Amino acid sequence: MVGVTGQQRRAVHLTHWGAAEIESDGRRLTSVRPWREDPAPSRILENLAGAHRHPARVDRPYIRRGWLEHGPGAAARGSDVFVPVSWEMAVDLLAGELRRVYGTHGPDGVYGGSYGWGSAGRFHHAQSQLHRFLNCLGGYVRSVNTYSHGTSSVLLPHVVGNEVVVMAGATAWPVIAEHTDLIVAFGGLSPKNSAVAPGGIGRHVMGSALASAVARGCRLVSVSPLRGDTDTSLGAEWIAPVPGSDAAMMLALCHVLDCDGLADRCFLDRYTVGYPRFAGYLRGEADGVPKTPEWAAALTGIPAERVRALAREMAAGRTLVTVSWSLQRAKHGEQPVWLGLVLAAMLGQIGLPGGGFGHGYGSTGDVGNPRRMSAPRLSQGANGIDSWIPVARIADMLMQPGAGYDYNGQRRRYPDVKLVYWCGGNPFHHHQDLARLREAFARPQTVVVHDPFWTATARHADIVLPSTMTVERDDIGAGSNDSTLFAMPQLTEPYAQARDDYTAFSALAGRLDAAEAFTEGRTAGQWLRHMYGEWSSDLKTAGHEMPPFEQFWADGWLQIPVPDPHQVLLADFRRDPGRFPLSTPSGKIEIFSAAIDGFGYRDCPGHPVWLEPAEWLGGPPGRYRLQLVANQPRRRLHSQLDVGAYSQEGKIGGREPAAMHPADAAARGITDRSLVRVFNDRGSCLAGVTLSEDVRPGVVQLSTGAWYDPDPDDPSFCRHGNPNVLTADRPSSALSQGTTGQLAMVEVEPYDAVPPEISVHRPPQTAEPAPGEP
Ligand code: PGD
Repeated sequence: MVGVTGQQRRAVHLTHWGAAEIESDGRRLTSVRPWREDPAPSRILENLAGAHRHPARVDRPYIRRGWLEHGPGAAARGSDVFVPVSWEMAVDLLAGELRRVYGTHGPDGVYGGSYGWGSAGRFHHAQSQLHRFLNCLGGYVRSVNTYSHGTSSVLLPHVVGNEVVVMAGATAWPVIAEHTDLIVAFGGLSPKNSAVAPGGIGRHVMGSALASAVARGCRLVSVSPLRGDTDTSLGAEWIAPVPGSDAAMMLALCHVLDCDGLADRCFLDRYTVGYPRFAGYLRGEADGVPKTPEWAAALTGIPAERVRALAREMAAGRTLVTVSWSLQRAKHGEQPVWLGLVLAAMLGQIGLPGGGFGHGYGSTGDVGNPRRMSAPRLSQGANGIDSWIPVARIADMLMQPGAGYDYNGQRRRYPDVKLVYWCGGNPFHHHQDLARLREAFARPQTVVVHDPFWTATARHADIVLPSTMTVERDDIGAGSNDSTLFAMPQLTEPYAQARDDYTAFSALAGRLDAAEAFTEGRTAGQWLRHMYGEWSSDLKTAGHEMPPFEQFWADGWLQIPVPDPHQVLLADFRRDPGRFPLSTPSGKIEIFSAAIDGFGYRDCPGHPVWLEPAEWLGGPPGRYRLQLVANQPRRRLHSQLDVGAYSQEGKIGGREPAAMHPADAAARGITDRSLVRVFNDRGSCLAGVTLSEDVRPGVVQLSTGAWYDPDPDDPSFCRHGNPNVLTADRPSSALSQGTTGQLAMVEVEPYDAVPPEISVHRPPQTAEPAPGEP
């Protein structure tokens, strides 16, 4: 599929948001069109060409002036000038610093948790490269769980087994299209989120699967404060509860099933433990409060009659209960996930085609793909230490070394980290309460960042190394649960002095006597062939013949075998729970978990319950009367390629768009497409308002991913519209310590002053090259 004429190049390439047919003149991308085999490509592809040569790329290595002149230390980090240096000098200084920190503090002094999606590509995967490199030096403090589903991935092993069982094992779309009568989707089935998948996505199929289900007569009920969380063309019923109150609505649905004798007692007896205790809670035996639809209505704002009728509709046919990842990115985020599972268990359809429970449909494009066989991978080696933090506790770790905290039944302590190494992630995008994160980033002695772009994280580093983008290097790519493996041939020369992370780490490893361990004597091209060779021989052992590498490279892609294209979640367990027990303590679905109960956490007891969020619309009246929903953006992936054309086209006056209901806007004197200030006690940001009746009254929606552009005098004020200046750095619970970035209380007011200039799409201030440097 690769055609090279002089400098002209043409190939199919993979991104997290889809495959594309790309042409280049060897330097610039001259055409980016969707892969012809993709039935529903994403417009996020339109960001690629413009971002690729944008001045916001990091053009060469830089060292922060204060660090260069005075050595390790944080003074002026985040506001200092950057000094351009040669690769030679950057590698020398960084190798020296790594030698110092490892020598003085050991691997416990180095944080390499470095969360982030990086780019598609199995070899140049930034996290894998960093972890492999640091493992060669003795190891590093790592992070566990994710910002995507960090709360549910701690809960689910207790109550249904490993989260992979639920997500990669989800009932496949074709089965849903054929069998499901009713989908009740808490958090919706978001078309924008299913456009992306970690590692890439070949064919976008959710939309067509849902359209065929609907054409057959399947009904959709979308429970979300935003109508657009389910494709409006599918005719879904929209139920818009107060954000954060889904658990109350679910309890009311359970209450109706219980009261009306609609709960499937045979299923509950055979496949679950703990129902009687939960039913006692539903009926109000313990706290005197029956969880009736009327009780829930006061919390959710949803009429009791609609909830009562919905419970009966759910019991009347084949029903799939789905819960999006966004619902667990909130205080007490375990509860709606656990309750979705319990609701499906009460309906007795778990393990049946098209019925039961799902978590993550519409949260990413690969949930609903049947599980494929493995893909080629790069070994990360072995970490010499076992020190880690739950990923969303990064600021706590940096600010309170040695402090104790609870996590999943353990009492743990934060390590004392001296050097932070980030490669392939953007914490000043993904973390909450950015002003606090900035304080936290002022604690370590040294911060190192590799990134293709001058992200806010790069601007808070001491040493910045410029990485290539995927189109500037050879790789092979497949999404984590996507069945197309793509060749990803290099399409252009690297931008300025950018190098791929492998080359940078190889040079560092060379200075640190770790070259052989890190590279094993292979070039990047040899690694691709090696990884492919190992993988194809494993598949051959399993009875699947893959083409030789050179043929795969010439063809451009191949299909990874999928053992069961019509997989149904937990079908084996349903058939024979004795032979196929779950990996929970009881081997069954745990409606009551003795393990969780034994931890004694007030914010996550032994069975799912209603717990009031820390801040929400239903709370006592206060200064901030609007609920912020800080969800995933439609026009880019997270913060990636925010400088691209499609992302920029959505801005209003250069600021991120914020959607609100016309009534809320009118009450505040706000007009359509005007600039506003969104604020609370933690921070504030500018945004450009769009008015929409598709937003529940009382809610303002501002997506994540506008690059954080702090006012120089007030880092809690973002001039561009990053909602994470507003969100709380507060864990979901002591069980999981997950992020709660989805929801926060805010107020919005017109912004009538002359808007400040946005500076974050330009490089930061730089100095003359260091003496003796070109
Ligand atoms: P990205 O913007 O994808 O965000 O957080 P994440 O940190 O993953 O950052 C990836 C970075 O990697 C980019 O800066 C990109 O330029 C860089 N990169 C790409 N390719 C390469 C490469 O080859 N080498 C190197 N060195 N760098 C590379 C996402 C996180 O945000 C996630 S997953 C979720 S689900 C969370 N969602 C929310 C939310 O819903 N609400 C709020 N408020 N906050 C959230 N934050 C979380």
